[in-house]
Amino acid sequence: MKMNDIKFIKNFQKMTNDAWLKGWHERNGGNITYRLTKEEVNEVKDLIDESAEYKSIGVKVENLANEYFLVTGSGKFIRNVAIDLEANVGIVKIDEAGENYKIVWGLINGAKPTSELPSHLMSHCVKYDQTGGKHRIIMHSHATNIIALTFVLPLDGVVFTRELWEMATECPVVFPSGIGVVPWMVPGGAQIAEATSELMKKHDIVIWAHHGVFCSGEDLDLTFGLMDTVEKSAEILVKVLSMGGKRQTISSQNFRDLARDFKVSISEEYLK
Ligand code: 2HA
Ligand code: ZN
Repeated sequence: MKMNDIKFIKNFQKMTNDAWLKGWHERNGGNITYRLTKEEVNEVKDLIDESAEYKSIGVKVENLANEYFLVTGSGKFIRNVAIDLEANVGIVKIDEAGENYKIVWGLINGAKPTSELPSHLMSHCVKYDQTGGKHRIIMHSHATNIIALTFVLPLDGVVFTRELWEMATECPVVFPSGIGVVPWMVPGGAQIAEATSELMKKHDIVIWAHHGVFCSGEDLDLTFGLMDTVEKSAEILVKVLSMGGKRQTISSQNFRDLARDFKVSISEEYLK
């Protein structure tokens, strides 16, 4: 069995190609990480090489000790993942202390994991505890319309949540826990990772002002679907604002009725 024939790898390649076609990943923009299941680790065990040296992650993720992640590469283009796997992605293992990683497969020719590894792993760390290990994906995209809105709306998660919920009836059902917003920060380090993971305690979607967005989810389809839903909603809002703004919309009571019938719990903080 070759790596390219394994199901979760094929799914990952499809997802990265779909995300490229959506226009969310110009050049080397965006990055995706996936925590392998025990079965998947078993599936790849004859293909990996554990002899590499550990390197510092830059943040501590104790609860992810000994976990394996499929990660996109630093400076690599998401559009190339589907055509050249080992040059553009790799599998990394986290050490016993949750402080270091080593490349056990892929990322050939000296390539490194995504520059946003600290934000990804700290978000995985929060979601691992919060969902009892159900969430496995963190996806960071440069979704055009979400970024555009960060120049116009106040950088307030309550405002973003309410505005984007109003743009499509299914939004409160797809992201009932709302959206967090990180103000502009230098990407790639421990500070933005800390800010992002703090908001991940409450939300599955965290926007980085004037940069992009992070989504967390259980599997590739659900995480891609979440990104697609929130970005589509942002696209509708951009169109509505371009047409002079809302003339009518969904009311707070409409949202309460929707939440009751769809059996989702949504916070009153968004329904003022
Ligand atoms: O270039 O998206 O945030 C990769 C990135 C950095
Ligand atoms: Zn980015």
